[in-house]
Amino acid sequence: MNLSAQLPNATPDFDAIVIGAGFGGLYALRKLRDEQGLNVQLFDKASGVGGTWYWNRYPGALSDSETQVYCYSFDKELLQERDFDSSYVNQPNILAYLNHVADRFDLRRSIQFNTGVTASHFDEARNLWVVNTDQGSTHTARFLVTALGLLSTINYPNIPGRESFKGEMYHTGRYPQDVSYAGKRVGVIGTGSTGLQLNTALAPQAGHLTVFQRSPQYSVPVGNRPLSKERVAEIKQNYDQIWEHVFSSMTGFAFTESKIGTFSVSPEEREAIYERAWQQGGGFNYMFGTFNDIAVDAAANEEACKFIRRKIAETVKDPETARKLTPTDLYARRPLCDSGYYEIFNRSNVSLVDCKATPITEIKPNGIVTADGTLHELDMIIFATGFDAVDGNYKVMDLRGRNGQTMKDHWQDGATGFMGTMTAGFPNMFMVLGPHGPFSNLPPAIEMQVNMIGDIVAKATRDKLAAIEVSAEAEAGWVAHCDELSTGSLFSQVESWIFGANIPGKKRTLVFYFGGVSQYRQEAAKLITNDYPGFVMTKPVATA
Ligand code: FAD
Ligand code: NA7
Repeated sequence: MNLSAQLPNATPDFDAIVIGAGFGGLYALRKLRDEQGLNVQLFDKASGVGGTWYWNRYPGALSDSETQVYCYSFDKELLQERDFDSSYVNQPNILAYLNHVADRFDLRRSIQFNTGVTASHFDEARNLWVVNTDQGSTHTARFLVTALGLLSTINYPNIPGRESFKGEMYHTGRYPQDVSYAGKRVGVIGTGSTGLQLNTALAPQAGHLTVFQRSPQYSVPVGNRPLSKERVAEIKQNYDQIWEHVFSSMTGFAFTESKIGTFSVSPEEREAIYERAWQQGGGFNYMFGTFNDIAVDAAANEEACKFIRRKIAETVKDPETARKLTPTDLYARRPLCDSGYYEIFNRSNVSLVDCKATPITEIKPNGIVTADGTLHELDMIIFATGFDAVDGNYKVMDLRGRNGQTMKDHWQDGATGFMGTMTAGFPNMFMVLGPHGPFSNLPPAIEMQVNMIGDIVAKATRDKLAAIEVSAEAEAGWVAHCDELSTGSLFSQVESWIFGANIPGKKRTLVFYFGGVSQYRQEAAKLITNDYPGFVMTKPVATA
């Protein structure tokens, strides 16, 4: 379908350009090309599909959303075809799944890999997007879908001397294949979700592992276990109920969210509930499946913390190491889980450096120096230091909307978005997992957003609109609503990537919607039913 016939002064190469071949971009391609019959081109700088799961190939990489809900729900046959045999799915299997999706829907013929989009400018005279790539090509499209990833722009801390290191050096978010660790002295900087997974997997493989920890973490077992064929068959039979549960929930996971308060039960019962969750596994399950007030009530939060602190003390044999590993602050970052993290510190080939007490001051050709003057000699350094989350990739690209305004300028006071999918002044542009979208298990959030994008594009096509965009007022209203929802949350009191606090100089702002998956779904439905209140729609200039 060529939309140029309907659009005077415009002859786009494509109806839509999608950037990114992760969960978001692949589904956007499927929706716009196959369901709406549009002419769509997707670009990704990677050499294959997968997004997060293409880049993050570090040992131990695992989704901590349960297998049955870390996938698409949109196609019943796809759900039945998927092969899985464990309660959580690791990186190679997620990558294989997304490759299967690409083949299954013949998506590759519309994807150009190894192609980074360097600039995207909105041409106001012609109401189309002009997209430049690092391959020297220029393309035009009526719609632009940016599925750039929210944990995708890697973050290197500003440690002097990094370039001088003579050994092997990697970042988990750009991890090569086939790294060998045997007999090597490996140093890992970072103990977030990634660092916990990586360190746990590396401990038995490395000659010596040195863990550089700045903030101690609350973590619970992930509880990854094999699933019998019968259990997999049962899951597949019950998918309608599973998705109904997910889309009616707050967090979008498979577990049942708690409806009771921490202090509504006796101390003994409380302990039993924590213990059950510890045995079941899952970080979100521990935080949201035990009691409904851990993320909002400091006293309730402290009870959940005490239980984890006791577990650390029981697990780690050396009291001084246990002390360093034990957090004392609020439990209000993304809830973590692991496959035996605290246990690795009982191994003789693992040591812990407390970077709160002795920060890293320098990297030298042969290792890492800490503030006490110690040189930790290393053959390999791995940065598990996270991402410039949510808006990182939007700042790397030269992205301009109306009046040539850059996204960097538009977001100079902090990134904003209407339901995570649009931002004012950038017409016909849609984001997947942009600012102010749900904080949840992400595939369901991605699907809701792509469905919404599909609805808006269909409306624009049906009504022959030259441009459709959210108004600044509607966007500000949504952002204010997100702020309101976050005021009671303890998450706002702790420094983490969720508020951009992990990047020096980045303005600390809330970039998530804490209203939950179910509420988000209702907001999206309301938007369509009410015919997009607060949207600005530009009709094409009538031809003579
Ligand atoms: P991504 O998968 O990040 O894909 C974005 C793509 O855009 C990338 O391939 C990138 O190369 C491409 N791109 C970006 N900019 C450009 C450009 N300018 N030109 C060309 N291409 C570009 N979520 C969960 O819900 N549960 C989990 O358990 C979970 N675990 C995670 C573990 C790790 C280690 C990480 C990093 C993330 C995890 N996430 C998890 C979040 C995860 O990112 C999402 O679940 C999901 O994979 C995001 O898909 P996406 O398509 O939106 O973005
Ligand atoms: P995170 O959660 O941002 O973790 C990054 C880690 O790196 C964290 O422990 C940081 O400590 C640490 N860090 C950063 N800079 C330094 C320096 N200079 N010295 C020591 N330690 C440092 O990233 P992840 O990749 O683990 O996880 C991000 C999300 O992706 C996660 O939620 C999953 O969904 C996947 P800090 O805590 O700031 O003290």
